[in-house]
Amino acid sequence: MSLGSNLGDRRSYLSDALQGLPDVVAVSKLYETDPVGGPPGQGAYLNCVVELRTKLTPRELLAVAQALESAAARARVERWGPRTLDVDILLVGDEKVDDPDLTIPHPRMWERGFVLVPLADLAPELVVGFLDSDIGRGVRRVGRLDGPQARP
Ligand code: X6L
Ligand code: MG
Ligand code: MG
Repeated sequence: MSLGSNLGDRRSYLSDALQGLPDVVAVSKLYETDPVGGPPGQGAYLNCVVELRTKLTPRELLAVAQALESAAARARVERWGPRTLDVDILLVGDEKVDDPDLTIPHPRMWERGFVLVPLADLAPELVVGFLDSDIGRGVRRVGRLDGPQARP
């Protein structure tokens, strides 16, 4: 799962989401990232990637993600606009889902530095061939979220 926030107390929104995710086994480092897409002038994001070891189905994970976004009082103001919390499902094992409201693997994950750089912390083998020399531009490591499961 990918977590992002660029509105309000970004770090708290991510921490709260992390606490609310089930079966977390690893958390990437934390990155401050230039916004990609959306309206001009929106603020930088904090992003990280989280690994779960779970029996939940993709659809159950989507419900979890949406509940966490609701708990962060996420408002949908404009497409790709600033948000308190974004929780996206990147990969679920080797499952494929192609529904109107849910696509797994996440269709645009492979060209986004704010996804691939943190994903490389947890699963470097997955991003081999996608991490080109440009992908890390606008992605700055700023520490990590606290929590017992943080991978050293
Ligand atoms: C052409 C046109 C190329 C659109 C790319 C890419 C649009 C990504 C939207 C695109 C395009 C997005 C985050 C973000 C968003 C985030 C950072 C999106 C949707 N979410 N930027 N922008 N972190 N850094 O979590 O990802 S909005
Ligand atoms: Mg997103
Ligand atoms: Mg999303």
